[in-house]
Amino acid sequence: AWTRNKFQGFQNKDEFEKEVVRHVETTLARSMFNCDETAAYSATSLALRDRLILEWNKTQQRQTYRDSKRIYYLSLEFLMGRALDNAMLNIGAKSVAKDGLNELGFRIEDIIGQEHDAALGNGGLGRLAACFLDSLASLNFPAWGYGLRYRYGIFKQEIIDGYQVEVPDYWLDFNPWEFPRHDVTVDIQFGGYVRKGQDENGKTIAHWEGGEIVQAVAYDVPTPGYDTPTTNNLRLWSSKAASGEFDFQKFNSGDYESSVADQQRAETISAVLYPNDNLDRGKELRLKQQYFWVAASLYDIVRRFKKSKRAWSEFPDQIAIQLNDTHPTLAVVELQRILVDIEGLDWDDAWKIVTTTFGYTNHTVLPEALEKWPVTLVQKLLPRHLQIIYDVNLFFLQSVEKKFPNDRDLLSRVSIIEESQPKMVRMAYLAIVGSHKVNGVAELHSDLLQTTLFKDFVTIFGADKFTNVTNGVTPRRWLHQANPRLSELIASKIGGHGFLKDLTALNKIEQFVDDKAFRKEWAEIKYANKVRLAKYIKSTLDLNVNPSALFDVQVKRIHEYKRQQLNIFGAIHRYLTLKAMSPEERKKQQPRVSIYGGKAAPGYWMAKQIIHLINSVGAVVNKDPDIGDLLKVIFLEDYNVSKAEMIIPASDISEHISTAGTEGSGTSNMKFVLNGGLIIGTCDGANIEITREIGQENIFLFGNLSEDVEDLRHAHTYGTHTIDPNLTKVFEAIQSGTFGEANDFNALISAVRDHGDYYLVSDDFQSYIDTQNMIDTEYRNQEEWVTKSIRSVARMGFFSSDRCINEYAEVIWNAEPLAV
Ligand code: 26Q
Repeated sequence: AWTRNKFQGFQNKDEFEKEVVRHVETTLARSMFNCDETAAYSATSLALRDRLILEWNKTQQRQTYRDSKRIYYLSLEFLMGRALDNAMLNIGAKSVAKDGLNELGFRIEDIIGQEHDAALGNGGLGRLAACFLDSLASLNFPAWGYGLRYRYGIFKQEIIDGYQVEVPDYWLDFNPWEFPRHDVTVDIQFGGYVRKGQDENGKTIAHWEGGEIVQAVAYDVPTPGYDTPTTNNLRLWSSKAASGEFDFQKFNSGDYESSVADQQRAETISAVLYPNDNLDRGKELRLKQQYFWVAASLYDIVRRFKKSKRAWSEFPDQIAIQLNDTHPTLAVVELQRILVDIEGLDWDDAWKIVTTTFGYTNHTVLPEALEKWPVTLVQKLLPRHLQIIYDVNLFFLQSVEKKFPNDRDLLSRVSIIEESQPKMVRMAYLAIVGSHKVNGVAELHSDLLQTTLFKDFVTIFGADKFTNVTNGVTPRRWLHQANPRLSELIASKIGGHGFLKDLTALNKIEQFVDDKAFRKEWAEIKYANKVRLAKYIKSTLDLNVNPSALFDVQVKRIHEYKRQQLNIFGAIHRYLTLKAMSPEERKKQQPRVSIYGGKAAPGYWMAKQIIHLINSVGAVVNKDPDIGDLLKVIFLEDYNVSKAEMIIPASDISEHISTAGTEGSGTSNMKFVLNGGLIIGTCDGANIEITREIGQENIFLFGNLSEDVEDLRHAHTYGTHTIDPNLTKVFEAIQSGTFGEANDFNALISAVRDHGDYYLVSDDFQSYIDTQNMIDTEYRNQEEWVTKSIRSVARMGFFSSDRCINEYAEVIWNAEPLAV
C-alpha cells in the first residue's frame, strides 16, 4: 500500500513554518513583522501549493506514460468553494500547519477564512462536478475536468431592506490555486461561411472559413485526492483577443475605440457565469461560451490523443467524455467536425467514434430548463455545425423511419430540429443521439426520464442506453472538513478514518448506538455546531438565537419548485398558532429557529418575492415579545459553499420539500443526513433512496406522490380548486398587513389561489404542518432523536460520490483507476 513519504507533506511544523516565512519574505516581499492574516493566508497556500505541484506533475507524467483510458468531465460549472483546508486535509498536512501557524501567531480557522470561494457554479450541478473531481482523484482515476475560467462567478448576494441585491463577485485578485498556461492556447472560430471543396481523391470536403477568431488560454487548477498522491487537473479556459494585445494597426491609425472594443468583446466570452439555475435563457453570449469552451477542450483532447500515434478507431478505448447536462452538447458536433472535415474520416466511422466516446447526464425534467437554440443563431455563429446537426438528424430520422415506418408523429416528436416558429435545435435530443449512455441522477428521476421526457428514445434505442446513477457527495469535504469533531468521533470508534475512503464502513458506528459516552459526545458535537452558527447569526444579523432550539434549515437556490414558499407559509402558520395561544400554553411549545438561505436568479421575480417575504416575516416575528425564543425566522445572506460547511453540521432538521417529481436528485439532503441532521422531505429525488437506506422511521416524509401530480394539476385547472383553510388564514394575515405592506406579496398568494397552484403548495400544506408538529414532538424526546441521528449517519454509506464515480466508471466510461 502507498504511504506518504517525506516529500509529500511536511516533516514537522518547523519545516512548514520555514516555508511560510520564506514565502512571506520572498514571494510576497513583506516582512514577518507586518504579516497580517491576508499575507499569512497567501504564504500558507503557496507553501502547501509547492507540495501539491510536485504530486501533480508526477501524476500527469504517470498518466501519460501508462496511457490508459482517460475520463474528461465537461462542465460549465465547477462550484469548488475554498481550496486551502481541503488541500491540507487531502495531503495530510493540517495538524502541522495548525501548529506552525499557531507559533507564528495565527489561528488556522482565521487563515482558512481569508480565502475567497471559487464560486464558478450556480448550485447542485456545479457542486456535483466539484465532488466528482474529488472522488476521481481520491480513487486514482486518470481524469480531467474542463470548464470556463469566469472572471465573475455567481454574484454575491446582499439583502437590503429585505430584498436581494446582486453584487459582482470578483474573485481572481489573488488566486494561488491556478496556473496560467500561456503556451497552451487554442484559436476558436465564430461565424464565417462554409465552402465545399474536394480532397485529392475527389471526396467532398467542407471548409469553414472567415468569421472571427478568439483565443482560448488554459489555466490549470490542481485537484488533490484524499490520502493518495494522485493530483488531477482541472483545466479552465479564459478568452482573449486572438492577436494577444489589441489591434495596434487600428490603434496607431487612431481608431482607439474599436481596437479596445475588439479586445473587450473577446474577453467578454469568459467574463461571467450565467446565474440561472434550472432555467434556459437562450442568449447569444451563452452559446458563444459553450462553443468556445467545448472547442478548446476538444482540440486539447484530440491533440493529446494524436501524440499517442494510435489509430482513430482506438479513440473511444482511450477517451471517455461525460457531458454535464446539455451545456457541452456541441462537443458531439465538434468532434464529428474534427474527424470528418479535418482528419478526413468517413462520416459513419467518425460517428461511431463520437457516439462511443460520449455519455450524457440529465439533471432535470423541468421543461423550462431544457436547452433549445434558435437555428438562425446557430447558423450565424456556427454555420458548419448547423450543417452537421442537420445531417446527424437526417440519418437519425432515416433510421427511425426504417424501424418504425410511416409514423410521422414519432418523427416530428424526436426530431433534433423542432419545427416551430422560429425553428429550434433541441440540445437534449442531440445529446441522446450523440451518446452511448444517458443517465439521470436519482432513481425516480431516471424513471421519469424514461417514461416521459425521453420515452420515444427508449423505444428507438432500447432501454439499455438509459440508466441511473444516483448522485453522491464527497465525505472528505462534507464530513471530515465541515465537521471535524464528528469525523474524529467516528474514527475513534471504528479504527481510524478509513470510512472517508469507503463510506459504507460508517455502518460500524451503529453498534455504539446505546453507548452512553458515544451518544453524549454525539449530541455535544451537534450542540457545539449550533453554537457556532448562533454566533455567526449574532455577528451578521445582531440577533440572538437559542442554540437549544430546534434548528430547521432550508438552504438551496430559491425556486418555486423547491417550495421555500411552502416553508415560509408554514412558519407564518406557526406564528399565528403561537400568537393565538395563552402564555401558559406557549410555554409548552418547542422553540424553533427557521433558517433560510439561497440565491434567486437575478431575473426570477417570483423567487425574489419569496426572499422578501421571508425577510418581512423575520422582521416581525423576531421582535415579537409574545414569541421570544419560540420562533425565529432567519435569512442568511449570500449562501455559498463555505457557508454550507458551517450551516449543514448545525441543523437538526433540514427541508427538501420540492413538488414530487421535480427535483432531479438533490445533494444537500445527503450532506445534512451525513452530519447527523434529520430531514423533512417529499417523495422526490434522492429523498426516496435516502429513506430506503436509513429507514422510514428516521425521516419525515409528507405530501403528494409524483404519480398524483398530473391529476391534481388537472383538477386545479378544470375542477373547483379549494385552498387549504389553514393556508387561507396565512394569506389573510399577509394581506391584512401583518408583515408589512399588505399588497407586497399578492403574486405569491395568487400563484396558489388564482393561478392553478402549479407547485401544489395548498395540496401539501396540511400534510406539511402535521409533519412539522410531529417533528416538534419527536424532538422533545432527545434520546430517541439521537438514536435516529446515529442510525441515519451509519446508513449513509451509499451516498458517497466515490460509489457514484465507480458506477460511472463501470457502466458508462469503461475506465479503471491507475495504480500508484
Ligand atoms: C441553461 C441554459 C442557459 C443558462 C443556464 C442554464 C442552466 C444553468 C444551470 C441550466 C441548469 C443549471 C443547473 C441545474 C442544476 O443545478 N440541477 C441540479 O443538479 C443537481 C445535481 O445533479 C441535482 O441534484 C438537482 O436536483 C438539480 O436541480
